[in-house]
Amino acid sequence: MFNFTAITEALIACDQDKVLELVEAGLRQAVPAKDLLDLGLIAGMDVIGERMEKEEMFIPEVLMAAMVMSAAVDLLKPRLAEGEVGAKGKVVIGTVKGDLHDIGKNLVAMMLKSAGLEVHNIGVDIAPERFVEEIKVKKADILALSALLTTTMPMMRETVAAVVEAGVRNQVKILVGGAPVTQAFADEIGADGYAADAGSATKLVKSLLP
Ligand code: B1M
Repeated sequence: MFNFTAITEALIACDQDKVLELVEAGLRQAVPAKDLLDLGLIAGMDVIGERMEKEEMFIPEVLMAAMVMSAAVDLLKPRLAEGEVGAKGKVVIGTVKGDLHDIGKNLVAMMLKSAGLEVHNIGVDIAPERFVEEIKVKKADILALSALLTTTMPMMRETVAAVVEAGVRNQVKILVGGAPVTQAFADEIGADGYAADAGSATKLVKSLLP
C-alpha cells in the first residue's frame, strides 16, 4: 500500500523536494495519479485549510504550500490527462472577482485541455464584464467559473447576470465550481451546471457540447 500520508505531511511541511520525490516514486510504482492528487496532495491542502482557520498556519506558509502543490500537479499532469481525448469546443475559465485561489481552477483547465478542448484560462480576480468580453472575443461554448470563498460566491451570480445583460446568454453554457459551491447554488443563480472536481467538470463539459 502506497504511503499517501507521507505526501500529505511533506506538503503540510512545505517540503517541496520531499513532495516531488514521493510523487515521482508513486508514479514509478504505477500508483494512479488521481490517488496521488486526492489522497496525498488535496488531503494535505484540507489539513492546511483547517490549520489556517484555527490560525495555526499563516498566509505566507499557505502560499508556499500552494507553490509546492502546483509543482507536484505539474508532475502529475501527463498522467491525470491520460485517456481523456476527443472533445471539441471552446472554454473560457477563470476565478471570479475578489478571489485569488487558482490551484483547483488550473486543475480543471488542465483536464479540459487534455480532453481536447480549446481552453482560455484567464486567471483570477476576474470581473463579470471581463468574462463577458472573453466570451465574445473567443466565441466560447462554455464559461467555467471558480470561487473558493463564500464571500465571492455572489460574484458568480453577478457574472451570470452580466452575461444575460450582454445578450450572450444563449451562446454559452455556464458552469460553476469550487469548494463552497453546490448544485443548489448553481440552480439558484441560473447556471447550467455544477462540478465538484476536475474529473466531473470534464464529463459535464463534454455532455453539454453538441
Ligand atoms: Co484560502 N481559503 N484564503 N488561500 N485557502 C480557503 C478556501 C479556506 C476554506 C481555508 C479555511 O479557512 N478553512 C477559507 C475560505 C473560507 C470560506 O470562505 N468559507 C480561505 C480563506 C478565508 C482565505 C483568505 C480570506 C485568508 C485571509 O487572507 N485571511 C484569503 C483570501 C484571498 C482571496 O482570494 N481574496 C486566502 C488566501 C489563500 C492563499 C493565497 C494563501 C492560498 C491560495 C493560493 C492559490 O490558489 N494560488 C490559499 C489556499 C491554498 C487555501 C486552501 C488551504 C487550499 C485551496 C486549494 O488549493 N485546494 C483552502 C482550504 C481548502 O480548500 N481546504 C483555503 C486544493 C484544490 C485542488 O481544491 O480549489 O477546491 P479546490 O478545487 C477543486 C474543486 O473545488 C473543483 O475542482 C478542483 C479540483 O478537484 N473546482 C471546480 C474548483 N474550481 C472549479 C471550477 C469549475 C469546476 C470545478 O468550473 C466549472
